Amino acid sequence: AQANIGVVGLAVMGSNLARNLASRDGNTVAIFNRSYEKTRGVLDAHPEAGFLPAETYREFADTLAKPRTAIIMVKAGAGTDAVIDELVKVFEPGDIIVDGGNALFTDTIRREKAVRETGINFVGAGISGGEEGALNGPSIMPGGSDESWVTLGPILKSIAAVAEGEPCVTHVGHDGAGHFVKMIHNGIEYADMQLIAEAYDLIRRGTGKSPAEIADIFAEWNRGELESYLIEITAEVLRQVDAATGEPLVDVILDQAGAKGTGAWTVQTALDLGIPVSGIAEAVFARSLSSKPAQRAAAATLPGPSAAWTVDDPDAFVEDVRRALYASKIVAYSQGFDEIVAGAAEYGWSIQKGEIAKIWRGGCIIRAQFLNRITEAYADDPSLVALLTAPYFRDALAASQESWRRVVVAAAQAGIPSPAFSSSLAYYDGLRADRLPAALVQGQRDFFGAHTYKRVDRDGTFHTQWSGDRTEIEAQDTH
Ligand code: NBP
Repeated sequence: AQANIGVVGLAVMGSNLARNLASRDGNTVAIFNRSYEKTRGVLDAHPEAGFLPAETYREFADTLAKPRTAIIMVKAGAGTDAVIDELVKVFEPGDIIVDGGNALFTDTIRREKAVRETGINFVGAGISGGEEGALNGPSIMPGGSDESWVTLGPILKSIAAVAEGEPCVTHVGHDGAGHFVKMIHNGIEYADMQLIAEAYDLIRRGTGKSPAEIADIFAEWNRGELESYLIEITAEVLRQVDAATGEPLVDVILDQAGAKGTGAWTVQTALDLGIPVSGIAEAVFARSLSSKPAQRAAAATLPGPSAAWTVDDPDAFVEDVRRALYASKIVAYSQGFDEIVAGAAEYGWSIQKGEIAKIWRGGCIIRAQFLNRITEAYADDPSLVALLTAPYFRDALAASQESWRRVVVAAAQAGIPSPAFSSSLAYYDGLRADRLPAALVQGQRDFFGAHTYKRVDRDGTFHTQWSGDRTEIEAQDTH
């Protein structure tokens, strides 16, 4: 046994991760793939890596020093279960199986429980950053036991991205905590992308600027508080010209957005937890709406605003959009962290929120300057109930909210869909409202279902006898 770490699954993610591991001092990497041709291919293409190949799971286990540590990078779902079943047969108590795929966190909870019965450690680790991240340094979100972190921590730290001198990996929490946090990362990513897309659309349709001119605006924004990977690549995409037609590439790409499902998981889980992640949900729904060509074609004849929309002062409008984007982005992150807090409470994880913001600063798709502000907010006040109320974000929202309103009004009047901008503003106004019409909803619920209500002026639970003389009685609390 000579390898301190192994990788199972040598498609693009696994082979890149194996190469990353092999390039760091102190690591010797065993590799295994279900079909051996892939293993041979990786071996031949990267002699510098010093990989130790295995043809069978047994040989793979024999190649690994104890405690054996292996990272699975195969197709999430049945593929992962199949590999776990095989590894459990050849590994021993104390060994560590890591699933680095995009597993649903509830699957990870189930697998961790089953594998733990054998005495083997199981760690679900979210790995973000795509192919490039896997090769050069991803952001890694491992769950699992404290015991496995002792062995795994140094290995993962050796390959993670580095942000401001710190590796972008931390022990997130037990069992499914890592995959849960990775799921939230992806949900925030959906919101961030949709918000940027809405900003582009409003500027283009409001000012008539070309994609290349808007690319310059995004490049400029990337030097300020919006600095992030997604803003940076947006400028690159907008600047790209299609070789075949000479048109901006963005104009020849079919406007139907795909999804692999992790955004939907974030929203489904939020619904179960009762957490309003409206910005993330609108981003998921915006992709669904875009991918309904028959409905879109049928609806194309529905009327829009009668008056043409013109922006009087393009520079002022662009600045308004920038502020609306920043404010909406704060809402998306605040909602995402709310879901982390709720998930941690539901599943019994102790998650350091400031550490999560830190490990997202490098390697992953939502990496951004802004994440430092989140870490600071939780460091200043660990019991912060909503990120958007932290002093820094409160000030940022105060400076942005008038712009945000102008942009949402303009979009509505112009008939330009801006679901993420407008739902984020509605969330902001809902949360800060002194009184909400939820009072009326409670009245309606009491009317048709005797669901009862509380009063603002005294304790107790009440019901109005709607079908009788409409007097109020004290009632059992039935919600
Ligand atoms: P794929 O998701 O395309 O999976 C291909 C790999 O799974 C191959 O090695 C294949 O072996 C193996 N595999 C399958 Br399929 N069924 C198997 C089974 N029953 N037993 C053993 N091996 C099996 O690979 P990927 O795109 O590299 O992604 C790997 C993981 O990383 C996924 O969970 C993905 O969601 C996650 N991820 C991907 C990205 C990305 O940017 N692509 C980013 C972040 C996370 P074979 O060669 O024998 O068919």
